[in-house]
Amino acid sequence: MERTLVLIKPDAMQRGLAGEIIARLERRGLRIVAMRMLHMDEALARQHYAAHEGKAFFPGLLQFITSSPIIAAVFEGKNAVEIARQSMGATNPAQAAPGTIRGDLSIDTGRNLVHGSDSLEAAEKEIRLFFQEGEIFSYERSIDPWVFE
Ligand code: IDP
Ligand code: MG
Repeated sequence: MERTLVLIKPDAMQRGLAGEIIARLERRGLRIVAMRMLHMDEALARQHYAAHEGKAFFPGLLQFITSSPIIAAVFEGKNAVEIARQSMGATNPAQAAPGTIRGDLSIDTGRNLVHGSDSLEAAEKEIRLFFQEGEIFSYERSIDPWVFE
């Protein structure tokens, strides 16, 4: 079982696509184990996107991701990291396959709606930036959703 960090970026929030994106990941078979709406500050954005520091798009990326509230979520499931990335599609929406979130709903790399961790190591690091371990739910002891006893 893997966990991955998903961010519903400002463009998706402003376009009213949060539900659509969450629904697609849920329907794929990933389960929400943590979720929060927040406004990222520059310090958090710099940590989250540290790997991109120095790149030409970095200042614009920081400015955009901190421009309005987002939803941060942890999704859990078998191969969650790869599954979420595949459902999101390529970074550049022009190369993202139809059927993916980015391929169906966006046209610009800088406005590609959603973030997903790109490896298990990145996922662990990124999840810790947004959530404490105690805020991550476990379905292990949940009651059977289909049977009333
Ligand atoms: P990813 O989100 O698919 O993992 P990364 O390469 O990690 O893609 O880049 C992080 C984010 O930075 C992208 O989702 C996109 O919003 C932005 N970004 C990446 N490359 C460019 C670019 O060339 N121009 C504008 N924004 C970019
Ligand atoms: Mg990335």
